[in-house]
Amino acid sequence: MIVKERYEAAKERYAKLGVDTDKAISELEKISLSMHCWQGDDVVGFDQKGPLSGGIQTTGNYPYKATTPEQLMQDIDEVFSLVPGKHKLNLHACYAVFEGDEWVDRDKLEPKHFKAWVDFAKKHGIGLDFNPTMFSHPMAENATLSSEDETVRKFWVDHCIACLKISEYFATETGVPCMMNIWIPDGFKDVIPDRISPRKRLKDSLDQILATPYDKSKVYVAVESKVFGIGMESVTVGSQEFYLSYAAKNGIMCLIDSGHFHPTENVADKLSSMLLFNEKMALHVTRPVRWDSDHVVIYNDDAKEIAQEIVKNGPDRFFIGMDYFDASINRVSAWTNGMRNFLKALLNAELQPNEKLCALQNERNFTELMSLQERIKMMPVGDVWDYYCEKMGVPTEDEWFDACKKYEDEVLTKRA
Ligand code: RNT
Ligand code: ZN
Repeated sequence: MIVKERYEAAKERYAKLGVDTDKAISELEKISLSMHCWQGDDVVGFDQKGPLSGGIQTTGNYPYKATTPEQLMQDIDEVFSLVPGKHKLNLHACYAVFEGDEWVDRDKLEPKHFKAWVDFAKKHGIGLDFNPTMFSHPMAENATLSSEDETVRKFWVDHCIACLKISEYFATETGVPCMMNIWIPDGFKDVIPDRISPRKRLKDSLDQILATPYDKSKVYVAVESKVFGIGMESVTVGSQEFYLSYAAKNGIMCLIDSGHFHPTENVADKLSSMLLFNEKMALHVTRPVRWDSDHVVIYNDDAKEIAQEIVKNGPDRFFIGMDYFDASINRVSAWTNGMRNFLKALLNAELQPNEKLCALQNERNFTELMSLQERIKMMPVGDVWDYYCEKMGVPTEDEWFDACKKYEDEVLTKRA
């Protein structure tokens, strides 16, 4: 059966549930994800040659990793051709593109060091998001914004201020607001006697950064919390309570990374609480496997539940960033899978008969609610998805991997 016929049959079945599939796909088309540039090169970047540090790790050594800005952009082009919809690109400061022999340290970065990315964004007609890079750097060996060494702390405060200016430049040039997310790896491997002083210094650093004037209609600042990192098992300075409170008090966002909680916590459940007190929210969608492992996002219940909260509460209230990095498989496929899978989760959310489900909840008719919820799981969401892909001019589920494989054969294998 051709895609269109499968879609028409699915449309009829969804209509019986009171769901309009045409509306679902037109809503999905409006949602943009912010694709992280760092899946393409295992979070290395272009401004330094050292290993990845900061309590995060990529494992695996699949060949053909992008090692130049040109290669990374080429791979991103490929991913964009395999993912339906118009998205954003999320950059880290370590992806600065220097001309010739020029190099500046992170506290001295300027908008011009990201012009190549702005040109790239303009070519695609997309917006950019940004992140200060406070890891994989000699100044980040012990701590960054919470450091007891004032020289170190100032270096990173200056880096974040530089990043604010670059974020503003991104927004001005692309015409799309830029989300700037601050994440630091600072923490302690073992039990420490003084937990408050590092947090006090982090608070002071953030105050200094936010005291810099920036256009709040163009740049949305977020702070990303975490429960632990490798080598930082006992204390994370930027904990959930710290950033939730800091963000609330200072009118910025607390970014929720789905890998940054205890494994049995339901991350989706946090969103409705936070949305009552915040107009906008920022997310990092990733997949923790036993720990913050940043596996590629798959179409699982965690992803579906997060997607449902986004759709029910209004996708325009969210900055939806991706944050996974797998070096053990073809990176273009990893990127594409994660993006497509989260879009599937969003489509699935758009296809829920929410009014009916909520009415059953209000009536406390949990008997019928369970049966309906389970019935919905057997609906032909894949037929709607393939139709959406075809409509958006990208390969369907049966086709995309072949395109990705072709890219590996024709482009990636030619890389030294
Ligand atoms: C680390 C955070 C952070 C990073 C990126 C590279 O645990 O999730 O967001 O993954 O900044
Ligand atoms: Zn993250």
